Amino acid sequence: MPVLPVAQRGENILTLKAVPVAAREFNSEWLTQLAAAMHETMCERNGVGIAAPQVYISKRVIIVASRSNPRYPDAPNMDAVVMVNPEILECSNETCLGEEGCLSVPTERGQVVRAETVRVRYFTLQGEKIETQYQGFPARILQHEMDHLEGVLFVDRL
Ligand code: K2U
Ligand code: ZN
Repeated sequence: MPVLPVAQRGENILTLKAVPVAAREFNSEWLTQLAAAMHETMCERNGVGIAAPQVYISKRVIIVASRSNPRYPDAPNMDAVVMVNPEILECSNETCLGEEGCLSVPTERGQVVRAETVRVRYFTLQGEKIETQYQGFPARILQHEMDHLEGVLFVDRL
């Protein structure tokens, strides 16, 4: 699978509201290849998440892939989760402040306030509906990636 170019801050694609994946795209070769290329690109850049607009595809597809790292040594190591048309259903009132970075803003890091726990609904590549909850660093990544689908970068929240 190819490593794709990553859009950088200032490029218009990162400011757009991404469009939902259409029903006919589920289970398609196209969507499967997009997810694989996103995953390859994320791994090559040592990311813990990525959103389709970052690889110039303005569609509502994200990957969340928490792993322990120098900034979050006790972050859980989770298998990468591909989320299609994700929706945050609920955010905890409890928030947390944490450092974020972005593959599209490689020169900056910053402290961002996020909900500690989020309830999310998304679809798998096969179109299966999943509802689940994330807390801590995975929840932070999810909110960061959801922002990308709304054309928002973490630096807009500093
Ligand atoms: O969407 C992206 O640009 C990927 C970010 C995801 C991220 C979200 C929230 C907090 C940290 C990262 C990249 O993974 S940036 C690289 C990175 C990795 C681990 C910790 C901090 C930054
Ligand atoms: Zn980002």
